[in-house]
Amino acid sequence: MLQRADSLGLDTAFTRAEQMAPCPIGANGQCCKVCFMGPCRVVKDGQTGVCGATIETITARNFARAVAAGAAAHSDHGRDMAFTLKAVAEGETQGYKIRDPFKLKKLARDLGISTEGREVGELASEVADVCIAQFGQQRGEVSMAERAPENRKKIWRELDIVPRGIDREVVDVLHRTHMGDDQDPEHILDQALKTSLSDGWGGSMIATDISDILFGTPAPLVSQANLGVLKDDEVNIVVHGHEPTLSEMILAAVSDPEIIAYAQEKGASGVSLAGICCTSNETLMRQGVPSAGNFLHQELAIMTGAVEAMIVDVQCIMQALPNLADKFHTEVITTSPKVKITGATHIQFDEHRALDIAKDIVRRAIDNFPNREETAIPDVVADLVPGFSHEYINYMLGGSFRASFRPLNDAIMSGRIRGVVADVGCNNPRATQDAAHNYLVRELLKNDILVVETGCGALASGKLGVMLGEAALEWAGPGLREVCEATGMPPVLHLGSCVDNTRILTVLTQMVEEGGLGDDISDIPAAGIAPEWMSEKALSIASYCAASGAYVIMGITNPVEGSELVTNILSAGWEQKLGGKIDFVVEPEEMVSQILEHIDKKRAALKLPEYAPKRFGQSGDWRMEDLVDGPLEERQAALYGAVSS
Ligand code: NFS
Repeated sequence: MLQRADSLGLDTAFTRAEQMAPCPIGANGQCCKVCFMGPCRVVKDGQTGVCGATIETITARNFARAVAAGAAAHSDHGRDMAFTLKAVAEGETQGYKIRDPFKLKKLARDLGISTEGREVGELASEVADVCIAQFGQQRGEVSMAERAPENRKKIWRELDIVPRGIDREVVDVLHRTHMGDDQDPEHILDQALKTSLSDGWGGSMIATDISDILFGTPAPLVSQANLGVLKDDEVNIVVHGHEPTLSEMILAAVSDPEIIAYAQEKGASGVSLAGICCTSNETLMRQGVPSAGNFLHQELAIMTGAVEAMIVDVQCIMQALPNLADKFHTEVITTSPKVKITGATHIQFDEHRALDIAKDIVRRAIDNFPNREETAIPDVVADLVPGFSHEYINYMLGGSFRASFRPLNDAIMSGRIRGVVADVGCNNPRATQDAAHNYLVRELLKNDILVVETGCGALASGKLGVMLGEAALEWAGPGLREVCEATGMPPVLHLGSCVDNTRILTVLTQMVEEGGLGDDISDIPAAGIAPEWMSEKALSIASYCAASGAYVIMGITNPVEGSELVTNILSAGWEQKLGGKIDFVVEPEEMVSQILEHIDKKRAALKLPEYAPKRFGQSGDWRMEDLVDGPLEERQAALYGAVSS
């Protein structure tokens, strides 16, 4: 596709990244723009801004502001979901219903709402009210923080970082980083932690729970990923952005026989829906809508010449789209009251007329089909099995009569699974797309690490073909492979969109509660990586994961590089007080060795047996293959010879 862009003389994020070197002062967090005596670029030893602000204060402030912006974006998505739930409960919407009343009841109980003898609609209405109130709450603690392990809550309370209300913490960061306020870097970063927790254990968690309630809690299904999901003979509609609200209705519209007949009238054989970014993850997880790819595929999809409409809502939408779409017949349609883009068509979405609006948009796309010229859809596509909600993981491991995390904990305790790593986050054109995600996933699997994924990282693995049960046979180490064989699960689990990183928090909490892996999330042999991150949301996620006790590695760049002190606060400083930390590591090889070292350290602290892969792999298909392909040791040596234990 990049060659095609070259031959057509088109720009992409890849070429623009080449032409635009990142500003080194900004990249390292050394540029202070919070007042207009500056901007001050603090680059020399001992230099300060006009007000006297030190490099430590400036980098900490920049970091905290990025966390607040990321938390705001995620949480606002959660707020919109809560308002949709309210509207559905009041019978004001068109086309929506409550698909998971069990999850609604569970959420109600967690929020302290009585469920006894109550109708679904009435309950949903009260749940929505309580969720909406979380945003404006001024005192106390956000309710969902209560879900964390007891020891974790103790740490948060001692540090006074339990969020009071979701909006309140974001405003607090903006206030305290205003000119002339908080100037102690550690104190500023404590508030960054509190704000990030209002995302992870607040806004994002509300988004995940309510999306499941409204659109169904995901369970595995088969789908496909990569640009090859676009169809040469059908009207292609690509949904891009983050919220499932509109995309679910578009899906309903494209399945309508009238709409299909209308497409046929226009010469297409049908209407095909595909996703990009986290809207894709939402519809992929629940409905199996194929994914056209992750963040850096948004321009490439248009360049196929086969997309009639790209419908976007919020977040991660490049401003370059309408200009690029102009070169083809594609219509870019913005739909959120928060997002208008010059050159795009704006059709504002409204839940009250959701299905009608969705049908109008789909008809527009169909009308555009006859304008299609030459197409170039790459013949690249991979099968995948997404849909691993924490509820499903629980069920998958134990079956319906003994659903439990026990088998997962046991597998880690025995050393079959060495540890668990979440590979998440974006693509960034400063690095080869997906290269770091793919490298890390393969190395981790070889080392018997169970990988869980969300966001664009998950879509990278979908395209790679490792989200299939049989991928364990090819890529997993002997112990992990045994577990995958026993359960049928893929060695890389797709847990959803970026707001669904909260599912990972829930899984970790349930692992703690199950017993045998310590008393807190920080005891579990686990880590998180965002090797190709680019968004402020990624910094919020990294911070709430660290605050929850996880070891987090971020690739690409260190946004606080300008200050050694601040870099150390995020790493050793946070580790000391939270048991979790953020390290910025550029080289994927180094990420792997740091993760394995961390996981083995946690195993040793729990007095678990040392990782020894050769103890496993004697079961299941390995034995069958002995008969066919020769002795196990030889095959293991060929496959894992280079793997250190
Ligand atoms: Ni996450 Fe999802 Fe992707 Fe990055 Fe953007 S889509 S919310 S921010 S680029 S992973």
